[in-house]
Amino acid sequence: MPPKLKLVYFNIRGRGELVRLTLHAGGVDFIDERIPYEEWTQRKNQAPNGQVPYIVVDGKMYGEVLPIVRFISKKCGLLGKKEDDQIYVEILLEQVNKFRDQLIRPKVDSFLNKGQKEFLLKKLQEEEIPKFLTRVEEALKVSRTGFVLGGELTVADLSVWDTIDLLVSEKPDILGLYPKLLEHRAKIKTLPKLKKYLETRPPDQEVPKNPKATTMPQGSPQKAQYQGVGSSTK
Ligand SMILES: N[C@@H](CCC(=O)N[C@@H](CS)C(=O)NCC(=O)O)C(=O)O
Repeated sequence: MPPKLKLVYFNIRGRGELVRLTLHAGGVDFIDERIPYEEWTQRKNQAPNGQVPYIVVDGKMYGEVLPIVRFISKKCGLLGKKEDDQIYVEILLEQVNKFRDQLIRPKVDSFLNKGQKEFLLKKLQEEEIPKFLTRVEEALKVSRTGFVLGGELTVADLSVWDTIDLLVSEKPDILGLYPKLLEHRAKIKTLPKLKKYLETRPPDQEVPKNPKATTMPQGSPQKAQYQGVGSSTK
């Protein structure tokens, strides 16, 4: 890993946090550049795909969270040792990412109307969140190592941890029925390479009151991809 890789993201956890966690867990010395929302309109056209997070390595810029964390994980041994483990790590990364998109969508997709948002939120609370938590709890029971796959820390643990962090930040007692997940949270928090960062990481910058001052952080709504709940999109 070349010295001083740079990560560019907003001053929030959001999608960039998994990259930060992977870099810390991998022991990579990196610059954690956090762009204030207010500066985003001026900075957007410098980003490789007009979005953050992206990394800069040897003067080259790379965007998209999943390829970035795979790249770092491969170099730092966080993809799993055995080939068999690696494919499961990749699968879990994709699945957690999709679940995270589902979690965020009712909050950021301005093309959804109130009824559609309510429908999606109810489905999340009643079906998707319990399904996700149960699956990870089961994986932890099967692995019996405290890590979700195999016997060592992989980026899959970081991805699960980070997304569950988002859930816990909104509902602190959400893991009450999931003892293995509670153990997993505690285990990751105290790993030597992550402990200090997790104890000192800054809180999220608040989104500016005037939404026109900046582009909203969690990605632009994608009307074309909308495949309806109800008929109206407004
Ligand atoms: N598919 C991209 C999505 C990145 C993304 O949605 N970035 C948001 C912040 S979380 C962003 O840059 N928003 C500002 C904009 O789109 O102008 C990834 O996974 O990295």
